[in-house]
Amino acid sequence: MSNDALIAVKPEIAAHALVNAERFRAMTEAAARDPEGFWKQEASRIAWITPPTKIKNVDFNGDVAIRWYEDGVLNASVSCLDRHLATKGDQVAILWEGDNPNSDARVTYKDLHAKVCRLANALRKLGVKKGDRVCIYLPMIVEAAVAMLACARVGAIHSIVFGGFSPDSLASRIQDSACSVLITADEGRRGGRTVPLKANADDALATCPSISHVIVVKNTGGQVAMQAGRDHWYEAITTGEPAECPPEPMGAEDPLFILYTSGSTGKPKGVLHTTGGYMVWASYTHELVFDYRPGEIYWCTADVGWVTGHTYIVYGPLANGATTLMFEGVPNYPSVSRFWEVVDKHQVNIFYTAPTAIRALMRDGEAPVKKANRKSLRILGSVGEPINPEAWLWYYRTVGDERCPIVDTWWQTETGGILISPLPGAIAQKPGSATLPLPGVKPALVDAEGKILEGVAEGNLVLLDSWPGQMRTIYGDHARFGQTYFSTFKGMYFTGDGARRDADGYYWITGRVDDVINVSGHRMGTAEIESALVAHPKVAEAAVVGMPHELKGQGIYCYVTLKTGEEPTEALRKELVAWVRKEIGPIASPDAIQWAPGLPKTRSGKIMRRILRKIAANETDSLGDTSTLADPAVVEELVANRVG
Ligand code: 6R9
Repeated sequence: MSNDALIAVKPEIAAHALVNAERFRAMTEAAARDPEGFWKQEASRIAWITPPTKIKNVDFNGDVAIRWYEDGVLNASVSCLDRHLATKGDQVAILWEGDNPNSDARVTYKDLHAKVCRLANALRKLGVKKGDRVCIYLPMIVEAAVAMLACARVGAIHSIVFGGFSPDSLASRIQDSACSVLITADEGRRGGRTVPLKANADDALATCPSISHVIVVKNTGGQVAMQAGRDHWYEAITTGEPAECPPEPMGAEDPLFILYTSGSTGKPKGVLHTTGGYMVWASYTHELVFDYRPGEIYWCTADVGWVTGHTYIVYGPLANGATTLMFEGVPNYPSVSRFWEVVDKHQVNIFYTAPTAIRALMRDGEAPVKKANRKSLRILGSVGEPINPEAWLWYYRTVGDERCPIVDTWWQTETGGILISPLPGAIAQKPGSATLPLPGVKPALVDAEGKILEGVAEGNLVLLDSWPGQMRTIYGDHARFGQTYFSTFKGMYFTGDGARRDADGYYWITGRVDDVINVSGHRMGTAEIESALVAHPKVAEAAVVGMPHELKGQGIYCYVTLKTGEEPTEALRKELVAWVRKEIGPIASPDAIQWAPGLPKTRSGKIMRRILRKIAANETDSLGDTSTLADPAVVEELVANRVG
């Protein structure tokens, strides 16, 4: 796809868009000229108990301090609920679609407010107070959003753990932030199968002494063990609670949530977001990027266990008074038409999904899409990984009938919300490019030394200045925060991504430049998978790299060195795959395991991952410089016995 393959903004879209090209320019200029004034103005999109007078207080150097709206006081749940009650009380806030196509539910703003208040009151009765950490391990049911907002209501910091994570992964996240309450369900449902959440939680809690109460939603009705004194049925502790609950006044910089994400080293990091700036960012980006209009049905297919679910299923849409569709199921159950059937059933206007889902659905051709009407669709979004031009064009032509602009939204758990994306009424699209930064966002490309590259260039993607939705710290480890994000290039936030910029100033994200791999849009640290592998009694050493994968974007390729005397059998290979699934969760299942009698190392003992990536990608004729290898024979052996 050439850089010039511009798909212009259609005049009929520009004519009605919230932001057209002219307004985009004006906003970008205003944000550059007077950032404080611009962000002060945008703060008024959410509800404040005390509006802020101090807008920005940021230092990317030294200990790194990021503060926005620091003297403002608010409660996030009020922005999402209370302030809509007078005008939108009977409007559907959450439109829930079950895994089973015959089950759905409509929760109005009034209903949602009452549910949140009941749970918030119950949490207070269990002793939960401002600043306490509450872990949420729930499937995609309405109670997941209720739990988030109930935590926000009482000032507790929620930490959601994706339902696909293993007991060990759940336990380490609970331990890291010393959560006192866990909210879970008997079981989840996905694609016609059940997920044993409560049983997993019980396993995890054996090593989590900080948890004093567990709240269990009866979802499937499956049999679960309940521990007297510790475990409470959700229904039992919320029924009878008042449908009103005074919101805890929170400073703008008081934490709203922690969300664990994988990095290139060590254990997952607890990314911490605070209240004021995050809420402004969630509302600002949801409205601008999706050109959201009152009354529209908006559907983001993510899981609330990921940041996309936080910002674009719950906080952004609800802050903007939207109807947000929450889907319990998967794209291919009961059939590969499911997404489009749901679009027609609920007359979805805005649809936001991941490239991995699009690539999977592409394989089944046009027919499953075309049999649905899809006329309600107006905007299509993509998130999670670079979208290849072929998938982009299929999405545009087959799903959107060339009517719907595509917003390819680049952002990260750390950024809180979208930073680079076309605005549908303002910016011409190029398939595969996330295009331009939103007004107020200052990306740059730097070389390995941190020198800023101008014009057409390729390099490391950094942000030169802060935006209100930026993460504030790594929970419990501010030094690691500075080290991870602000030490590679001094005074700049380093994203870990590489990108190039074309002659139109458009950004093309090329993927991670660190040891993080992106599997179906889920971030995995190669170090995490390696430590799971070496925890197996028969494994001596392991190196994990990403490999190109047609559907997942990247697959997980593992080089495993066994302990002396252990036999590399097919049974052991299967055992290791199952082991990693058990240690981390099914999303970390290795796609390939190659037995490696030795790993390519430098003379100082560093594993040369560059070479391992090349072998995994089957690019063995371009291994690059191998002169620093301690033992070149190791590479020949690996090339000869490549898997797949
Ligand atoms: C929101 C989310 C972040 C990483 C990020 C980048 C990749 C996300 C992208 C994209 C290209 C896009 N990524 N969106 N790459 N184009 N539109 O996915 O957060 O799970 O933290 O992942 O995902 O590599 O650095 P998170």
